[in-house]
Amino acid sequence: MIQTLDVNPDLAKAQNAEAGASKFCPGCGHGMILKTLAHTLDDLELQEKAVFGCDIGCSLLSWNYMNVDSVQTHHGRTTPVIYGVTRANPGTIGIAYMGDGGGLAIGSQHLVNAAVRGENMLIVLANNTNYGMTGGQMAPTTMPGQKTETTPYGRDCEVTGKPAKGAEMVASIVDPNKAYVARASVSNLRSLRKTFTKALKNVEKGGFSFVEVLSICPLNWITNNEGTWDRLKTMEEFFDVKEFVQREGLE
Ligand SMILES: Cc1ncc(C[n+]2csc(CCOP(=O)(O)OP(=O)(O)O)c2C)c(N)n1
Ligand code: SF4
Repeated sequence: MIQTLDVNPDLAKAQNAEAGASKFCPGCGHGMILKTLAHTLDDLELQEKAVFGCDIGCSLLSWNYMNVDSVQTHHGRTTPVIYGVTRANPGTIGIAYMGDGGGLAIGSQHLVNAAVRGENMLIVLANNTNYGMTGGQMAPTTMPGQKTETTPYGRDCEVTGKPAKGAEMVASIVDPNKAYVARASVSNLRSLRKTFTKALKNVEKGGFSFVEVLSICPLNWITNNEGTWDRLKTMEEFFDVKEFVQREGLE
């Protein structure tokens, strides 16, 4: 028999206590990212002002995860839906949540335009180096040599081109006086909370924030605990975990 706790003492106010057990696979990174985001919203008392949008992909499993106004969008369209909401309702803290496929493949033009225009919102992109929901196909972020369902011999960059580096791309096109751009990892949730804090403070000041989070997908990676964390380490060597753009005055 599976036993569940009635009360989770670590539940954030910005998490939906009535959502029941998480819909993510055991060990998935999405839950870690979202819980950290919810705690940061609590820290900054932004729950009432926030509007959360999730993409298609495993991020959609968070449609009722947050205890904030939420909307679930079409694949790749979370960014324009959320900046539409914030444009129509100034003062709203718009948060668009997506996978690397949603942000860097089908929704890449929206990401580019939102970044260039400096839309007032936070984009959180969970990079698990594959298309999680559809069974682990190669994504723009799949690393050289990485095996996926569609690269069974490992990604060959001669054939597929190089992996996309989202944070670097966004950093190169934003206005640094109004932006915050960083890459974090689920290996350090305290640091992720600090990153989200700066990103949300920048949104409160009217700016554009982009946080890419290196995430884990043990189901499609077909990894045990050790293999999962080894893969994450490899990702942290390939994708720099750091702040790329930080407007003045953010703490
Ligand atoms: C317009 C459209 N094209 C393709 C799909 C199929 N599809 C659903 S989820 C997905 C990829 C999800 O991968 P990612 O965005 O990286 O998120 P993850 O599941 O890894 O969190 C695709 C291609 C779709 N639902 N809609
Ligand atoms: S398939 Fe991967 S990304 Fe999707 S819920 Fe499972 S572990 Fe998470």
